[in-house]
Amino acid sequence: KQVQNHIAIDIGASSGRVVCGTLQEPEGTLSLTEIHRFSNGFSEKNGNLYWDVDYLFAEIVKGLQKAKSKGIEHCTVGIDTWAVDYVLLDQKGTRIHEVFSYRDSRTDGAVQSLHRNISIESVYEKTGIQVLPINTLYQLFVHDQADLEAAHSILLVPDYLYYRLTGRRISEVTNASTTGLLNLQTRDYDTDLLALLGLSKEQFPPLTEPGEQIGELTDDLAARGDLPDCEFIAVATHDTASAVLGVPASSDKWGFLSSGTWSLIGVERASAIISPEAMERNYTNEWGAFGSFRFLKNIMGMWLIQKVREECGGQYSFGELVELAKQEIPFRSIIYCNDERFMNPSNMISEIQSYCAEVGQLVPKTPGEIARCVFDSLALSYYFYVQDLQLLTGEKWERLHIVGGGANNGLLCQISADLLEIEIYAGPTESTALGNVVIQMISVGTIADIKEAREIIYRSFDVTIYIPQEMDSSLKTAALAEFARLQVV
Ligand code: LFR
Repeated sequence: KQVQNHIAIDIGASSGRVVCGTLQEPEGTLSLTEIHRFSNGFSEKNGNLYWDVDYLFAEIVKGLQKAKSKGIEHCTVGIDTWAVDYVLLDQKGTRIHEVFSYRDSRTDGAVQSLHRNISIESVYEKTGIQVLPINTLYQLFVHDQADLEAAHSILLVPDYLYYRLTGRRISEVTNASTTGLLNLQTRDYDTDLLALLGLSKEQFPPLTEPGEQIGELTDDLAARGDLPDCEFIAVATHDTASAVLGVPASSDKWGFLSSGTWSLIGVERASAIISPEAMERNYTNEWGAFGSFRFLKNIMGMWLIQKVREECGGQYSFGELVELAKQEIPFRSIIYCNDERFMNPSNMISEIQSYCAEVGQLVPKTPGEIARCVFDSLALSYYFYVQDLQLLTGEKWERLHIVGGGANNGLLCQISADLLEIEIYAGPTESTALGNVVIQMISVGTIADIKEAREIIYRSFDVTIYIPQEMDSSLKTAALAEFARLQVV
């Protein structure tokens, strides 16, 4: 009998969820039921930042347990998380080192040191991946050599969680591409880059495509008796890859903004772009499911407001911060969001304030002013990168799809529509879990392909359309000029 319950385990930098997707017949709509939700974050130990992967594993097991107690006896399961961070395992499967967070400052200066050995041009030509210090390539470059030598396998976080659940070691391609170690031509790990890191190909498990079956629960987990009968399927384990699969797009000329802790803005394509211009402007070509690519830019994203909210003592919800921001005068203070100083400052509010003071702007003081500054600055970033993306791809977008939690931010969606002068389709917020679920459904044959999946998602979930409204043109010109000035400061 065909499996009907498809469980997505979707873990972002700030929270994780276990949800169950089912196809409702005869309407052909998709429903998503939340089974379990938990918080996530990294913490500091002796000056370094680490994720707690044992905690994540325990929360996943809790989620599966809850699924069984709700009557789910049999399901397929897929896992996605953020990218780039890795686990070193010995032959027995014991971790050799705790799992660093990509926000750890140990990679400061790593880009410069690595590229003394090999040029940025030749790496970009091989991999098509942007230069970001968080990439696994740079993280491994600064990792203790003895640990690397002792590592029997190197797994990214979702691959590791699959391993804990099934005992099988895989290297799922969408996430593997974010390591910066995959070669576009050979579609395999690049041997020169591995040699530079002192690693061998055998340390990485076989590359696995989304849709491939992985296996069942380990004997130990199955013996507990309180978990469903699970068939694990490799999904697009990079959360952004899943989020883009979950975009309810129907036309061809669309761009996406996956809006969560990061804002990932870009376009889905059949081939990579590794032109000198793309390299110079630092755009990336991350691998998607079914051989696609996401040509995109990483923007600091909701991380900025998450930190601000935390520093306000959790006194305001995200919705309240948006309401406060709405009452403020637009474009009074603007920051260049992608400045590295915002990567992990000890205090985000004072970092934003000192930035504004240094570049000669009004210093935002109240929570509303700070939130307004963040949202205005994000919208301006979207504007600039969309112009770049259209130029680099030679294609004009008809609309921008915003998915993820940020799709709920009506103010940000509207300012972005007004600046971009194109329609914004906002939602669904759970596109990552949806992208995870639909790959499972394609894998078991319930739905045919990603085109059908997107149609199903469009008819099953709310999408809010933001129509561009006319902006005061002198205000717009001044804001764009100010942002352009900051980009080069
Ligand atoms: C989003 C994301 C981005 C990646 C960043 C770090 O959650 O996966 O795509 O660049 O986190 O892994």
